[in-house]
Amino acid sequence: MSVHVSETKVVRGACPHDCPDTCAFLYHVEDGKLVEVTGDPDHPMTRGGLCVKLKNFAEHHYNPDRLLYPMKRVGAKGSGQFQRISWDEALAEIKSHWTDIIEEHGAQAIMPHVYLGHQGTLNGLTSGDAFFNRLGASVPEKTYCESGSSTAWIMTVGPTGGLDLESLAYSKYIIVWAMNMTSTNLHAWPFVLEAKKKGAKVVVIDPVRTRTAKQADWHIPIKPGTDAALALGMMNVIIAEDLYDKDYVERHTLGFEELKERAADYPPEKVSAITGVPVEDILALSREYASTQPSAIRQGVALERSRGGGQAIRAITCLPALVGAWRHVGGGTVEMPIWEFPTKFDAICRPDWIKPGTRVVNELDLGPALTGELDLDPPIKSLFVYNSNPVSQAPDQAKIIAGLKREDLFTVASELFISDTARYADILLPAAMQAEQYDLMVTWGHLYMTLNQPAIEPPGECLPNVEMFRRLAKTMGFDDAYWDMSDDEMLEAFYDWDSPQLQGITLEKLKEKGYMRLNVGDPDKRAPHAEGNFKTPSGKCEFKASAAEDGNFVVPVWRSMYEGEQSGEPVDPLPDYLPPYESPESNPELAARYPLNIVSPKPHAFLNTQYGNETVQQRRQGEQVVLLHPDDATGRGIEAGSYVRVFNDRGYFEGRAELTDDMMPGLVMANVGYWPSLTRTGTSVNAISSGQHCCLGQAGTYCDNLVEVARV
Ligand SMILES: Nc1nc2c(c(=O)[nH]1)N[C@H]1C(S)=C(S)[C@@H](COP(=O)(O)OP(=O)(O)OC[C@H]3O[C@@H](n4cnc5c(=O)[nH]c(N)nc54)[C@H](O)[C@@H]3O)O[C@H]1N2
Ligand SMILES: Nc1nc2c(c(=O)[nH]1)N[C@H]1C(S)=C(S)[C@@H](COP(=O)(O)OP(=O)(O)OC[C@H]3O[C@@H](n4cnc5c(=O)[nH]c(N)nc54)[C@H](O)[C@@H]3O)O[C@H]1N2
Ligand SMILES: [Mo]
Repeated sequence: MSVHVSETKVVRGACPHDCPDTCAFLYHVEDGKLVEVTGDPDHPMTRGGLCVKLKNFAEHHYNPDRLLYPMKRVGAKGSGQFQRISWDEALAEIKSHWTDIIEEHGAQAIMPHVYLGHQGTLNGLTSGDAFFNRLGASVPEKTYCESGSSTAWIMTVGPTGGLDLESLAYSKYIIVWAMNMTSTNLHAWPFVLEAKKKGAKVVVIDPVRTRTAKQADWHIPIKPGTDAALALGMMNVIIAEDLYDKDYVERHTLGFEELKERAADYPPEKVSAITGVPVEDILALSREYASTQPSAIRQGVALERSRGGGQAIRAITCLPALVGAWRHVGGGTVEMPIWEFPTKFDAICRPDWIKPGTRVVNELDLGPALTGELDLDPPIKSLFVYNSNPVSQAPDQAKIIAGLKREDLFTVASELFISDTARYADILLPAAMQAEQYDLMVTWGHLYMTLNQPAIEPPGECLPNVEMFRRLAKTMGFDDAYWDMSDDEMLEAFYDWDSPQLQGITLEKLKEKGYMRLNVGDPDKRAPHAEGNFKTPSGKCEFKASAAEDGNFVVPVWRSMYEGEQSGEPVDPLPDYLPPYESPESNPELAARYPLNIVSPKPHAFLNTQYGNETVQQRRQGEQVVLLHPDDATGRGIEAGSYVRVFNDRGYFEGRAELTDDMMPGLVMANVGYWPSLTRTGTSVNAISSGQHCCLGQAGTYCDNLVEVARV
């Protein structure tokens, strides 16, 4: 008689997602099967707990809908009819189409489309850059997220990590500005609670009384897209009442006199009219923020999602220097600490392979680019989509779908599932999931490097992106040494392991420990700008930005491929308030037809569109809800629970109405992330979003849209 003894092991991993938390995982494997994924209890951020999205991560790997083999389209575009082919056949098809396209139109007729479906060094946002640069494809400008915020941050304080979220535990006054932390940065929230327990006041500035706002001491509702006015109003009060830190301002800032003049244009009464925040609240916020030290501001990316968002982030990033908050542990502000990681983007992305004059196409312009509205020469004849799902996540949904239906467009999608975008592909390539691949994760929410080691074999013929690009390179006949590097050789080449931040950290040690903190000082002692030392050209916090002299520029996250592309409106070197493109005040003509402002923030139980197809998370998230103030329901015949259509000239989607005074009158909220193909109408919230860009960094303006709502 033989007794089966199951073989179990625990492998160290890291969450792959586009999220500031980048949790450290433990993969539990039994007989080659992933049975459970838990959070590493020792990791200072993860602390053993995972979010609702990751609760069934092991099962997610075995979801029966996973794409397991390369496929070729057999039905009409978008019909979802595919037939299995081999990798060799798929690669040969791609080569044959691309060879023809390059011959007839040039390689720029090929456009990669990528975002942060995966956040790793090997398989993430930059995993295909070297390949497409070598191919001579159009360079995609990747500004879905953070580019407005990062551009503003770098103009003001330079590429610094700023305040460590772990240091929030030492703050006495915390402003969470445009972030729904308990959904989107859950693992940093305990540090806020720790500070609160010690007496800190927590303020949330958000148009919506979110789950985070409900846990704060003070929620300040604000009209979307008006934060710059509020920040300038705070400066006005702080300067007028002599509450600023003269010594710090004198020694560590640039352009105070000009800023003072600008702030003088924003007295509380005017700011109140713009923002909807009462004068007495503006006064109280300014006084408390300046005089309660250390004060901290946790900035949310949502700040960038309207026309003036970049300037709002500039203004907010100036505040801690004005009040001297940077002097203290737990004082200052944080955009994202990604800038502390010594990544060698040139080694990863190979910008030296971009042929001079190669055009740049912004990914958020995908719809107009595909439909021909953008008038590109050569037109886009082939699209290669990976790590992204533009049908759901990019603005102008109807145009993207119209473009993807073009018979003369050759679309390839590398995916885990047949997403709403992948449905339109001619060739599908199956991608490996995190427990099946190797990668090194940096993060935009803490200061640890985390290694993800493979725990199980990929199912079917799934491949990590990094391996897919190696095969594509060989197929296209590229013989550069780059394509012969192993995963470890790449990681050795892609970071500056000799930098001060990585002293004592090696891949070997990471393999054993899973994660290691950068050498940037401990959270209970770190005050990175106590003595100035900003990473700007002047070394100071630049109220007046010297970088603005060069005109507009874009700093995409995971800065890759190219720099200094000039586009958009000229940049004011001083922060200022720019009214939204679409609001009742800024565009009364449009508001006559579409009177309501809509914001479309992140879903609690999905990660952008990921898990939108998982039953557990669907149950947790619920169906698409449209939040409205009761006053806006009256007169429209809308009752709680009735289905409503949200629409404007660009399109429509539907959801169930929820009436609540968590909303300001005139405001609509609907979460992004639902799979259009799984909704009542086959559309989702980006059906109504405009393709306009933010004033900085070409970011999207998902929260700068007017709509009307009607009962279905
Ligand atoms: N659960 C979950 N977590 C996520 C994600 C997810 O999809 N799901 N996505 C990840 C990604 S990619 C990102 S970028 C982050 C983003 O995370 P956050 O920065 O939290 O961004 P959002 O959820 O888009 O919006 C946050 C809040 O900003 C408010 N808001 C909208 N417009 C304005 C405005 O003009 N001014 C102010 N003051 N507030 C405004 C919204 O009402 C919302 O409550 O989350 C990450 N974490
Ligand atoms: N209205 C509105 N629109 C928004 C936003 C908003 O707040 N409101 N937020 C914006 C923001 S902040 C962001 S970051 C973007 C996010 O936009 P996306 O990055 O497009 O969002 P995801 O849903 O994460 O899509 C990633 C896709 O990559 C796939 N994927 C995951 N891992 C891998 C892998 O290893 N290999 C391959 N080949 N594929 C993989 C997933 O299955 C998924 O379909 O959306 C933006 N769009
Ligand atoms: Mo994002």
